This record gives sequence, C-alpha cells and structure tokens, in this order.
Amino acid sequence: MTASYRTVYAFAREMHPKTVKHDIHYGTAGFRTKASNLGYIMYRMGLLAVLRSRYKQGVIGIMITASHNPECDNGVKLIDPHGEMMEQSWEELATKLANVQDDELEATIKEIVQKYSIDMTVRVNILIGKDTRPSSPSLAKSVVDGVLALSGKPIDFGIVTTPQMHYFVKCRNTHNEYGIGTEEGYYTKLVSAFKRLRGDKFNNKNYVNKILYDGANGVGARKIKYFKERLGDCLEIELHNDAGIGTGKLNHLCGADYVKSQQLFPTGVPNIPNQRCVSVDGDADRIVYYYNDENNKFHLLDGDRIATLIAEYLKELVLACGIDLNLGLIQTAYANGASTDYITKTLKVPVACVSTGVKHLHHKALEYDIGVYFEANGHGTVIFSKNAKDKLNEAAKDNKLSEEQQQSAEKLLALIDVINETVGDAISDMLLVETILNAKGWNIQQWEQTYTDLPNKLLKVTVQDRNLLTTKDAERMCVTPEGLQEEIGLIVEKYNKGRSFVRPSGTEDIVRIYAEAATHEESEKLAAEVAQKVYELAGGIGAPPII
Ligand code: G16
Repeated sequence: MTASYRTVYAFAREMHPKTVKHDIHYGTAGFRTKASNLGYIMYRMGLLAVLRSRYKQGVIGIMITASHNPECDNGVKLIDPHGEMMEQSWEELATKLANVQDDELEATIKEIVQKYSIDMTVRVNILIGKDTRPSSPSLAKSVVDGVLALSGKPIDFGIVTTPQMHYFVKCRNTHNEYGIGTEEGYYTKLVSAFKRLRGDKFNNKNYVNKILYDGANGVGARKIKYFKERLGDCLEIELHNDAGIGTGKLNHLCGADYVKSQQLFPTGVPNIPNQRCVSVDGDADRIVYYYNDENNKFHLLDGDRIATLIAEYLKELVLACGIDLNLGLIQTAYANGASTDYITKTLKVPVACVSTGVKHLHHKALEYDIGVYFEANGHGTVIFSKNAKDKLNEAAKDNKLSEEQQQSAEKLLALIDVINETVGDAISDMLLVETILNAKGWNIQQWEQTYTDLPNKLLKVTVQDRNLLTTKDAERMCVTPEGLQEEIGLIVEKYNKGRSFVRPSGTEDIVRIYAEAATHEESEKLAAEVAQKVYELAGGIGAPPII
C-alpha cells in the first residue's frame, strides 16, 4: 500500500471523521443534506474526484451547493470532463465511499483503483467551486484535503454558479476550444454572442428590452452584475434580491423554486403590471419567467414554456437553412400535459420523457442533432451534436446557398455560443429567451398565448423513509408501497383531464406530489387527495395534509 493511501485514513481520522451513522445517497444532484453533516462527505468526494480524474484522464469539477434548498443545507456534485454530471455508474461508488467507516476508506479506495485499473501516478487537477452559503468555505476546505490526500491538485474557483463550474471543466478539457475557462472568458463568450444576435435593434415591435431579475439572494445575484456591466443598453436588467452572505435570505420567499412550486410572485421584486420578470435559483442553474397582469393575476412561464419557445425558434431556423438536422425535446413527468400536446401536435417535434434530474435529460438529448431539454422547474439547455455544428459551419460559408439560408446558419451558430451546452444555466437561458422574444417582436403575453397550461399543483409530504417509495416508467407509476398506484388511479379517474404521480425527492427528505386537472380547484383537490394517500400508505409523519 502506498504512503498516500495511509494519508487518506490519517486525514479522515484527524480532520474529517465520519459523524453520521445512517447511510446517505448520491441523489438527483449529488449529496444534499444539513451542512453540519457534510464535512466527511466533502472530504471523501475530494478523494473520489482524484480517482475519477485519473480514470478519465481529464479534469474533474466539484461544485459545493444545495441549490434550491434552504440556507442551512449544503451539498456536493461531481462534474465529468465533458462538463456533464458525473456518469451514473460512478454514483454507486460515491455512495459507497461516503458511507464506509473511516478505517475502511483505504481498502475501499484500493478496491476502486483495482477495479478500474487506475494509474495512481497520473498528475490531476480538480476544479472546486462553491455557492454563497455560509457553510461553503469550510466544506470547500474538506474537499481540498481529500484532493491533497491522494496527491491531486485542487484549483479553487471561489464563489461561482453551478453552470459556470460545468463550463470551466469543459473548457479545461477541450484546451479552451469550447471557450476560455475563466470567469472573464465565460462572460465574454455569452455576451458577445448575445450582442451579435441582437445587433442594433434593442427593441422590436412589442418586445421591450427591460427585465426584472430576482437573484434569490444567492450567487446568481452576484454574477448578473458582470452581465449588466457588459450588456449595457442592449438589455436592461433590474436586479432584486441581492442580500449578502449569511443573511438567511437565500431562496427565502423568492427564487425559481419558490416561484414555480408556490406559483407566487416573489418577495422583494416590485409588482409592476405586465412587466416581464425572471427568478433564478440558489446556484443559478434554473430560471422561470412570470408577470402579474393589470388585475394582479399571477402568470408563470416555466421550463416547459421556455422549452417550447426555444424548440419552435430552432425549428424555424433549421428549416430556413434547409439542412437536414433532427430536433428532439426531452421532458419529465412534471411537464404540463398541454405543453406536450403543443410540442407534438403543433410544433411536430418528437418528445421523450425521462426521470427527474438533468443528468437523465442531458443523456437522452445527446441522441439528437439538436436536443432541447427542460424540466418544468426551469432547469435545462440545448445541445448540438458535432454533426449539427459541422453542417452549420459548412452552410454558413456555402455560397451555393441563398443569403437567407447562410444567415440562418450564422444565427444558429451564434445561438450555440449564447447557450451553455454543458448543463442548465439560468443566465444563459435568459439571454436565449430574450434573443428569441426580440427576434419575434413578442411581449410576454404573446409568448404565453402559444398554448394554455393545464392548472397544476405541487405538494410535498414528509415520510419516515422516502426510499420506500419506488417508481417506474420515468416516475409516472409508483411501484411501492404496494397498493398506492391503484389508489392514485382511482382518485385520478374522478377528475376531468386528471393526471397525478408521486416520487421521492432526490434532494430533500420528502415525497413530491404532482397533479393537473381541467380547473384550478380540481388540480388542488386532486393533489390533496393523492397527498393524503401518500401520507397513509407511505408512512407520513408530522401533520397530515389538509384536504
Ligand atoms: C436538482 C436537479 C434537478 C431536479 C431538482 C429537484 O435541482 O438538478 O434536475 O429537478 O433538483 O429534484 P428532486 O425532485 O429529486 O428533489 P437543483 O436546482 O436543486 O440543483
């Protein structure tokens, strides 16, 4: 056994001993729990990142964040060399490494090294980023110790958004071909592409270039300032919810998760009738649009709306280029039934449904030349295959094509540069939506008029052990506890256009309930009835849901 393996146990015993008895799992977006329980997990993920980096022979990223969760939580996720979430087959290793006893760490590492024939002499760089949570700096130190214990080189990027980290990792691994792997490089790439697309027509027909931006009192509020400076008059961004670190206000009554799940206007943003607003979440990887009308009625334009707007625009441009590229849209069970109908029947774009978690959507989107993926909660992006990029580059230069065809190809190439293809990126998504609305000359109401959402409701139920609830068919059917699916089926039958499903959250200690139906009242009632059944059959704790 090498000296560095012994260091692993010594560091664990002296500085990062395992403090939690029960097992914790690598969930929808990595490990996520109370920040006070995460020190040893962070240390161990530093170890795992070095192993993964040596195995993949590429730079690996680690992001410390609990995104939409409350400020007292934190979390960690690993980023693979292409800038994607860590491959799922390694999630099991992460869970195993996180849960073994301190004195089993050396042996577990040895096992992984042998299983994957990892050359432990390779020099590797691990990029580390964190959100604005007060617990993040000390957790980052634990990650650094893990990286050093296996002789990796930690590179600290400080406070950054999750999508920035994904971008940096991809840049490093493509030797800056994807973009310059620095914050400045990121801003320059996105903003210059946005300005190229916008030209000098800042306003167009009903489109007005002003937006109110809810930063969720997190890193998204900090980073938007760099965009504001660089965008100038091109796009006026009015920043709200920019409270400092440790104020306890992160995601509190604001941010994308609050606005989407509560279907409410956030606190801290001025209520101006018909004004286009956006909210990002705690690590700026999700975004939703919304406005209040002149009767103070709230209107939400969520990830489904963003996906349909983007898919429609991309389809138009691809047709205008005359290139043969297949376009597909990926959703989850949370997608509003009306959006799926609109995409398949009106836009005639194929739709696939996968399990929650951008890792699943991203994976599926890779099957298309142009894969648009969005979760209803506002998490998503677009990815273009090499084939698509090559064809577009050729078309833009092909003098045999008409001027319109060449221009459409050029537009698509510029759009690719506005998009962060590595993962959902709230700010990049916002620039993309603003580009499309400007090109169409639309205000937010015109965007909303494309189809009518089915009223829907999201609820949470706290249960004894959420892992006892299992699902199949991209989470649309519940397998255990036995009998629950039959009960849900019987309840749903009573409602016009009713649909409901339940699934355990992979980021919070709860079961989520989704319901949609023909009217607002029916969707609320359906969700409440299903929640009651979950409470009864899946071991609900605390106060029962109110019907
Ligand atoms: C994470 C994931 C998303 C997922 C969300 C909720 O988002 O990246 O893909 O939709 O959690 O997951 P769950 O329903 O399993 O709790 P974020 O923004 O919190 O990182």
